[in-house]
Amino acid sequence: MRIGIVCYPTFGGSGVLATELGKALADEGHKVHFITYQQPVRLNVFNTNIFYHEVRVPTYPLFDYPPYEVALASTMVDVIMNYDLDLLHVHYAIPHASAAYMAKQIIKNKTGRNVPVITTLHGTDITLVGRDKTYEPVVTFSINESDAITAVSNNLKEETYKSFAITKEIEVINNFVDVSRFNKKPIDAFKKVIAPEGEKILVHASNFRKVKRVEDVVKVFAEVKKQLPAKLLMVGDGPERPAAEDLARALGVIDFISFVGKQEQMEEILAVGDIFLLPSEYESFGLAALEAMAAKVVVISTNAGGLSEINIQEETGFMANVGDVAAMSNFAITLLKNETQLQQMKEKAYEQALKFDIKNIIPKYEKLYSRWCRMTSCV
Ligand code: GMT
Repeated sequence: MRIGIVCYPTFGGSGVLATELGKALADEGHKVHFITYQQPVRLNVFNTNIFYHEVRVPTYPLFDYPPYEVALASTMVDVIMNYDLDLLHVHYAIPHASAAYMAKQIIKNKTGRNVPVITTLHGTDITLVGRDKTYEPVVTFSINESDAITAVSNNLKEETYKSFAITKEIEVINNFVDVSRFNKKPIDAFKKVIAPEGEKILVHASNFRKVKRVEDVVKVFAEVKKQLPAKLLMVGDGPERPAAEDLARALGVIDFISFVGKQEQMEEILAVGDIFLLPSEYESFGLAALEAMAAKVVVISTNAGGLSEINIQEETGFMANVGDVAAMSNFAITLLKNETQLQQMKEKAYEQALKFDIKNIIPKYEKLYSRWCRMTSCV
């Protein structure tokens, strides 16, 4: 099939997932066309089945806000026509689903062809941004106009029905991880630099937005540090990073934390980790936690959103209510002091990640594509 994938090209989970999906589809022999404003960060392979089309948004003195959605829809039309795409799969509703609707109408008008549009809902497009009344009518309309809608967890599906007047069936296709990529042996030299005295290593990775509650990560670490030798790796960057760094200074733990910024080789970082902290206010799924589990890292998270669909309480990790720093700290301390239990939970986390292995999930998307292609006679 010839598939168009539209996503955010950044380090965010929706862009990561969409890129990994495209790469896997290309490996299966499909022609995959990424349509984004920048080369997606995880699009770091050469594959003759992968094409990248940059959306250019020309500026003009009149435009305080250059019309990205119009440029995106026009690029979609161009790519669909010139590369004879069978379908468009857009990730994150805003503004991708409405731009896809526009592109679909233009193609129909020009050629009479009905190009299927599949929209995958990821998280804040539903639970935060999309609900805002500035966007809500367009989001509701464009989700309903999509030919197929998928959500990355049951929780997100329920949240979507609660917040929007959706008239169509939403299919849950969980996020996935390439377990073979994340199940890596730690690089000794790297581990020695981070934890020269054999300290336990805690990891957090996110885009440091408010929803991630990165200050709770620092608070949990400060409690752990009082009880045992430990280091914390803070991966990623974003608006809450300065506050997290200030708090680390105030709590006297800054020298034990490395704020390493945005990193592409997550598998190498996770390979040296013992515990992954994800104290988010909300996660539709928590792809970062799943990647940690695939690297045999125990996840201590909140029980918000869809996290309980991947993390199993006191089996693969631990979950607490949002903001319950004490519970998360206590669990981390107890676990890190008990090597046997730590190793057992690491294995359980890995076993759980296998259920979400890329090999189990890609066929679900292919089945969905085939269904829509048959309906519109594209194959
Ligand atoms: O919705 C967002 O905050 C952005 C999005 C992203 O691009 O990072 O994250 C969401 O999608 C991921 C991939 O499906 C999920 O693993 C994250 O849990 C989800 N984030 C939230 O729900 C906060």
